[in-house]
Amino acid sequence: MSTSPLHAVAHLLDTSARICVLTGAGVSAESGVATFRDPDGLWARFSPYELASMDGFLANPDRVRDWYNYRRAIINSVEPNAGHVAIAKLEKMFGASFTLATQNVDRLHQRAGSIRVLEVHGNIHENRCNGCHGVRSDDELTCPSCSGSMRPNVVWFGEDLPEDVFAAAEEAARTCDVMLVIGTSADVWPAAGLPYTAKMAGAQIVEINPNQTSLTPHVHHVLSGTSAVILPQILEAMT
Ligand code: BV8
Repeated sequence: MSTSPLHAVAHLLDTSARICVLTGAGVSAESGVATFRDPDGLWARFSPYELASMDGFLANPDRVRDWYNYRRAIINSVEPNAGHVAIAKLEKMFGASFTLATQNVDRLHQRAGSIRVLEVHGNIHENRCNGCHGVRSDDELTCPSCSGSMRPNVVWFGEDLPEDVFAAAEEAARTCDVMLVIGTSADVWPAAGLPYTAKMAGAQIVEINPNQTSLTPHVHHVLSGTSAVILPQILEAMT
């Protein structure tokens, strides 16, 4: 009897020791949070360089702050979906041998129960000082410590990723047996390089996405569908 691609992935997880998961905006789509590059995504309506770059912020800080507050309100009004919950369950099953690296800044993984989350692009619920890099959870516009201007604590285009966080994600990619790449267009570097790092180190790469991406030709297993549907099915098929 031939095994379905989904059952083959479930078997892969059953027989693997170290699991790494990389998520993108697609994991939050079924919660009602817009992705970036889908036809109805944020970049179809807003300019990434005006709203997700330092130049854009310096040119019009109020416009950028308003956009992030608009996104914060949406994120605070939604709930994690079954895909987030399934990923949190995988962490409980694999314990310290499980690593979740996310490009998402919405913290829906944490709200679904994920404990150790490597946020390679930051956290939308905090602000960071442009001067002293101090992080605050309130909505102060000026840093009380150094009077620098506060901006969302996310990684913008042209900005380095948090070094220790990305180093941990790279280490997990180098040492895992399987990497699940879920809900990402795999177009934004250097996070998009993590699946290639894992593959070069000998891991099996699984892509879970309703669409093809630039990564699709390079993976070992493709599960075409949405994460809130597919991930619970994988857990159901695991022994
Ligand atoms: C940097 C702000 C060093 C946070 C974002 C080569 C090497 C290094 C850098 C570069 C390089 N080439 C170009 C660069 C520069 C740039 C880059 O990669 N540009 C791209 C566009 C070509 N990278 C950077 O600038 C990075 N910094 O490299 O620093 C440096 C320093 C100085 C000068 C040069 C380099 C910083 C990147 C972070 C940018 N920040 N946003 C925020 O506001 O949220 S971008 C944005 O893209 C988000 O961060 C997001 O996390 C990220 C990735 O997007 P995805 O999560 O994949 O979402 P997307 O919409 O694209 O795709 C969704 C997918 O889900 C789709 O495939 C869809 O089919 C699927 N889907 C939809 N529904 C579902 C689903 N899947 C499952 N279930 C569903 N229901």
